[in-house]
Amino acid sequence: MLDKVLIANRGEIALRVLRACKELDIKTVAVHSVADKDLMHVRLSDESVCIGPASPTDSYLNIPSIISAMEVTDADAVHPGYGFLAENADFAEQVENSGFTFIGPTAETIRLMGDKVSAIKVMLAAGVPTVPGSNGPLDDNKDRTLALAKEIRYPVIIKAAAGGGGRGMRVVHTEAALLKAVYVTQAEAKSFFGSGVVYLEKFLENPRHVEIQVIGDGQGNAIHLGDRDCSLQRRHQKVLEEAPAPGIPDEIREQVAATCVKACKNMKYRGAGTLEFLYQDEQFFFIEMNTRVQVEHPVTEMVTGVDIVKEQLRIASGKPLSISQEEVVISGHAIECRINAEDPATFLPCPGKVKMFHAPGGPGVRVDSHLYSGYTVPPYYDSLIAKLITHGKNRSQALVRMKIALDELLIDGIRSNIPLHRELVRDAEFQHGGVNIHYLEHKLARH
Ligand code: MV4
Repeated sequence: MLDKVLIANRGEIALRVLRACKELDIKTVAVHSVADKDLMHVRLSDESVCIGPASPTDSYLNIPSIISAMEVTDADAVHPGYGFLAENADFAEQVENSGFTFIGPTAETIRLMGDKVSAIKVMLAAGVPTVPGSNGPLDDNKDRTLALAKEIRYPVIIKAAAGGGGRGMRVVHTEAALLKAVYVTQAEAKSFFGSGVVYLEKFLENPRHVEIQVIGDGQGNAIHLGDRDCSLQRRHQKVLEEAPAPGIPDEIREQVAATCVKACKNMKYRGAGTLEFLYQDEQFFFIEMNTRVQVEHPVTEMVTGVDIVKEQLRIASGKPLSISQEEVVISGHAIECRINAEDPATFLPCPGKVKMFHAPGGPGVRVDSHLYSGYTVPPYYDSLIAKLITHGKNRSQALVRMKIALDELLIDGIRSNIPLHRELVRDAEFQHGGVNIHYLEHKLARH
């Protein structure tokens, strides 16, 4: 097993990784910015190193600083969490070239999946269903582009191969607008990402966002841990997630999950990963793969009993997966509310001092948060301050527990989106289950 892990992240995920390391008897190094010296995981880690000023570019994104901290503390491995350097192939490569272990896939896999066009090709080869489209870069053959769009029918969407997560996309409704949109998206992609490669897909108008959690041992074995529905989002920021995705016929979810496992086995995938799909008219369409642990991983942990972060650490130690596919059983339902330090009306970040923090409890309640009474939320980073997760024997029990837990949760001193969550769990259409990716924004617009 790894002896010492450096946690290259902050906030709730740094604490989550620290807890998993402690369970496995792995020593921990916290790295933090000047603004983050009072973070909970910094207090609880075996060692800590200040790696730079508050600005993320100078600290959590500063590769030489992080590798130096690994050298100074004699760490074996680095856990990148999510965000920051988690999907930076150059970081993974430099970590490994310096003789350390990157807790995640190889740099080559991160690069392959980071290029959305090559990711689609890998998935097609494994039989994963993808969105009808170019299945490759658009070239400068205008007639071919026009013919392809005509064949798959409008609306279509042009996406940057180096984009993802909602950046570098353009929807096109008519043939007259196609070529200009391709040109503009190429130019934008070139300036945002350094690559002007774009591809084309059928634009799905009312899909749900459903994703499948996978883990691979890097030797060709892989399993899936079922699906999650992440359709409740605002401006590409997820707000509430649940597992399993409600109302999907079991044959359909099992069949697509099996193709995901096939893809992971084919590429000898190492570590935790997520295949993102759009789900519409009882069909799954792959869009992208994330090669990191995700914010919403706890809902999967609650319904499978698998500790995904401990699996990541075991795999990085060269151990096989601790469970087989047959041993993975989805039991009950879990919901996660992302609690952000933001103004309930404007959604603008609201950093500041937490006068009082009280976490809810009881059966089936989990809180992943670095907050404590007296902690000051700094203004420099993401506004996620807590994840409230409930589990129940079915969706309605998970929902009832979430209502109760939201009423117990107390964060005094700063504004948060707790009121939004209290309203959401009482929303009739959400309660029914299976709302699409536009539901939350439409609901907010009606207010
Ligand atoms: C799409 C789509 C409709 N059709 N692709 C947005 C983020 C990026 N991951 C992909 N996205 C989309 N791709 C096709 N072919 C609609 C979206 C989309 C979306 C997807 C998931 C969750 C929320 C979304 C909000 C707006 C658009």
